[in-house]
Amino acid sequence: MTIDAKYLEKFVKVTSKAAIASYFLVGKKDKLAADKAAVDAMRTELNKLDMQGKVVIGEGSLDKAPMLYTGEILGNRKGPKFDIAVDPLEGTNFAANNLPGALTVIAVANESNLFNAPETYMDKISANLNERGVVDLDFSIKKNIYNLSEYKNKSPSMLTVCLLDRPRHKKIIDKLNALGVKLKLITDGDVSGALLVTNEKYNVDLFLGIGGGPEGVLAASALDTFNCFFQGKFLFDSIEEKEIARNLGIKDFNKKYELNEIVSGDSIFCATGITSGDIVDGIKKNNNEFELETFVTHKSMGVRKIIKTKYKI
Ligand code: VTB
Repeated sequence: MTIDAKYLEKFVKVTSKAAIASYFLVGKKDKLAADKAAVDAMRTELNKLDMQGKVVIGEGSLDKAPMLYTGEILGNRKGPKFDIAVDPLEGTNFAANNLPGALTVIAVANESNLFNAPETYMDKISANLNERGVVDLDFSIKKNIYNLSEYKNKSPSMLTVCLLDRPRHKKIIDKLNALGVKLKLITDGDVSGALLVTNEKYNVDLFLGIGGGPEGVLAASALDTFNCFFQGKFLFDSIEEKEIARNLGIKDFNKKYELNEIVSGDSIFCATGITSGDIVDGIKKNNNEFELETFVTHKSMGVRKIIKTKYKI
C-alpha cells in the first residue's frame, strides 16, 4: 500500500512548523527549551492531520509523561494508519549554541512497517551501495575499507568515513587513520551523518559507529529511498534496557538488523533545517517571511529532493 502523495506536503509542514518554533530559541543556551518548542509544535501539527498515526519512536515512555511519547496516537483518526518516528530537535547542542546542523526530523510508514526502536545506542553502518557483502557490521574496519575501496575503485586514501567524534570510537578512528582514509568527525547529529552517503556531493563514502538507536531508524527510512545500504545493531547497557527492549518485542539482543527489517513498504522522511548544515540550509528571515529547506524522501513516488517553503512571520 502506498502513502498518498498529498501527505508529503503535510509532513513537510509538520517539520517546518517545529523548526520555526525552535528557531526562536536558537543560541539561547537552553537545549531543553529548544527541544520542547519543537516537540509542542510538531505534536500540534501532527494532530491536525487526517490520519491515525502511532508514535513508534518518540520522546520517551508514557510513564515519564512527555509529549509525543512512544505509543501516542496522533491525528484526527479519520485517515490511514501510520507508524511515525520523530526527532523534533536533532542536534539540541547545535540549536542551543547556534551551531550548524540542527534539524527537525520525522519518518512515516504504514502501520507496523517501522521498527519500534528502544532508546539505546546502536552500532550502525551505511554506504551508497545495494549489494550485500561489501561492507558489513561484522567485518573488521580493514575489510570494510578494502572492500569499499575495490568496489568504488578508489584508493583507501581517497575514501572518506564519517563518524561521531567520541572517546568510544578511539580504536576505530586509530584504525581508519592507519589505513590512510579521510575522516569526517561530527560532534552530534548522526541522522544527517548517515545521510551523507546518499550523494557524491557530500564526499562521504562510509558512515559508521555507535550513535542513537532512534536516529538510526530515522536515517534508515531515508536511506531506503536512496537504495543505500544500512545495518544496525542495538546495544544494551543494562538489565533495564533489555527489559524495555523485550517489551518492545526484541528477543535476540545481539541481532544485526538489515535495512528492510527496520523499515518496509512505503515511507516518507522529512528533515527541516533550523541552523544550516550539510544537507539543508537553516531558517532564513526575509522581509516578512521565514524561508525553510526540507530534505524529503517518498519511497513509492521516487521522491528524494530538497523542498523550499515560505511561511509568513
Ligand atoms: C547521536 C546524535 C545526537 O546523540 O545519536 C548521539 O545523532 C549519540 O549519543 O545528535 P552520545 O551523545 O551519547 O554519543 C546526539 O549527539 C544527541 O542526541
